[in-house]
Amino acid sequence: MRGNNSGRWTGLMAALLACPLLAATGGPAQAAAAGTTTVRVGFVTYQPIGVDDCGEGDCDSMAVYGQLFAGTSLASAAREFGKWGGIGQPTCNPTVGSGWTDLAPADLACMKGVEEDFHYPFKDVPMRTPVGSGQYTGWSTAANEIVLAAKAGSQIKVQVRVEDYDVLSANDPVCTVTQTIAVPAGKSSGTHQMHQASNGDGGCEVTYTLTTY
Ligand SMILES: [Ca+2]
Ligand SMILES: [Ca+2]
Repeated sequence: MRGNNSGRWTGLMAALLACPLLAATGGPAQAAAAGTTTVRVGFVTYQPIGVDDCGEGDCDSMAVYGQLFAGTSLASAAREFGKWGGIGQPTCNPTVGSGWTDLAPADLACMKGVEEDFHYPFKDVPMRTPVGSGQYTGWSTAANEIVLAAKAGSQIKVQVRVEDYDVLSANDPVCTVTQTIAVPAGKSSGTHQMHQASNGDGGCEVTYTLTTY
């Protein structure tokens, strides 16, 4: 049985790897292929709630990095702010982080300092797009949307992950929210929210929009 499952996973992984990550990033003007609709996921705001980072200084503030994701059966893409999975530029103070909107070269990959209950617009934070193993596009603001092709009635998965950087202990997941919803038929526009209660280190409210056209 293990051999069968292994074979199926190998086949799935091969299919996923063959699917180019950037197949999804065409702009709104890109025409949908026959039998598909175009879906735009706009990531609007991130609000940290229930923050407890007392071991690293001010209990209600933290230095975070994050990853946004949207995917359908046809394509997927991601955006990242701060430096996902690791420490930022050496000139950064990773414990404090840089400002949410800071654009100085050393600040782009720096953790972003955030305060409990404040609202942080995704359009203002410098982001980059993974385009291959260890490769990324340049940083830019207003990179807070992902445009995908989808089959009408299929599912789209939207996910936001944020982690708090810690010097004295392992980094803490403080926002892991996912929604999978059916792609509406025809033109539509809606605002959606995702919520994570505090897990002891933090929680979040995330707002995004889903538009089909
Ligand atoms: Ca921290
Ligand atoms: Ca920790």
